[in-house]
Amino acid sequence: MSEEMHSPLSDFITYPEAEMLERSENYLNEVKRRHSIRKFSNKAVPRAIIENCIKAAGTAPSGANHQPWHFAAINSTDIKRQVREQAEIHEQGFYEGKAGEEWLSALKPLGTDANKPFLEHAPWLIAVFSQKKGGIDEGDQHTNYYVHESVGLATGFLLNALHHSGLATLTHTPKPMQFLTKICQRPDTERPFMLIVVGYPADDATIPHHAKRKKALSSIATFL
Ligand code: IYR
Repeated sequence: MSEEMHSPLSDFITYPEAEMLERSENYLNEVKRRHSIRKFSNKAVPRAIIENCIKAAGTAPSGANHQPWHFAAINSTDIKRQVREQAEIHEQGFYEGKAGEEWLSALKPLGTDANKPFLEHAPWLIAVFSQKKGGIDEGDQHTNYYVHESVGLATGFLLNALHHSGLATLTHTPKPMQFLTKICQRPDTERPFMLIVVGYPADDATIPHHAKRKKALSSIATFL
């Protein structure tokens, strides 16, 4: 590893410990207010905010820094209508049997069903795609590594960036999701990873009690 391939870390900020504690508490309190919602208002959201959030997602770490993701940001009424139409067709099959009894009973406390009006009401849908092949330069066809891990991280960054900007989200995974490739005009080599619904909550938006039950630190962490 030659030195000319690196540059000094110049933008790391060191805070006093008391300030770090306060920052970590503030951050925790901010992310605690992030909830998936399923009723969106149709109030418009400026594209520049969405662009910044996607840029933030693009800073996520990835295997060999290949950044194996693509974000299709949909604002078009016509395309949102197509997404809703297709998603509802597939979701009907899911809820009417394909999901199986165990999965359906796990979803009961969320109160979800095959109707997805939010796919048309929300101002933006962001379809996240993963790329098995690519690389860092446009047109590269190298193998990508840790694709799911990388795209999962970028999607997490995206959700928190949107929340931090003052927007509500829903992670939606219509099953199967392949229809998004065609609607979003993406190549067959990409796989739809997740659909993020973005906007403001409707006045009557709710959070299921079930979604508020977060595991305690003692059950999600061990300190060795
Ligand atoms: N894709 C369906 C079902 C669904 C599945 C899981 I796992 C959820 O956490 C929520 C919903 C739907 O969106 O309704």
